[in-house]
Amino acid sequence: MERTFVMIKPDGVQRNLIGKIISRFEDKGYRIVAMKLMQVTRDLAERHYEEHRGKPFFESLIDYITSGPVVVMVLEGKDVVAGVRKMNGATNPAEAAPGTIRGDYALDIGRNVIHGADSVESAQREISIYFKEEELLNYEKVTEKWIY
Ligand code: 3AN
Repeated sequence: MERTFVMIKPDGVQRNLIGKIISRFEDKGYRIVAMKLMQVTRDLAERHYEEHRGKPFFESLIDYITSGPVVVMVLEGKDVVAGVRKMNGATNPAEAAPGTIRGDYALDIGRNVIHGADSVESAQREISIYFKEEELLNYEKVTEKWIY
């Protein structure tokens, strides 16, 4: 089963959106296989966003991601990488459709509430940055026989 990496960014935590966002993913049918509240260090943030190093928004992106606690999670499910990207909406909330997380809860690209990995490869890389193997749980949910 495919896995993705998701982060509720510091603005999402401060704005009391943790529960609402997790509910969307649970309602969709994705299984949470790991989750924690944590403070991202600058070193960790720079590793996560290394592809953006040198871009004009890099420093402000690192400041933003390290500005307060985040919730990181690993979700599992059929085509979960693309599914979560669709549920998150466009990177720029101004272009995110209503009904998406960014479309419903964000206005500014520098405060866009949520991150989801953009490919299966990125998901594996990001999961290994934020989680140890033993933090990823294997378990069954009885509801899944009604989802698949
Ligand atoms: P996504 O998170 O949708 O995959 P990326 O990977 O292109 O988007 O960008 C990572 C993060 O960098 C975004 N979530 C956003 O917070 C920030 N970002 C991207 N582009 C800009 C920009 N032009 N100005 C400010 N921040 C940006």
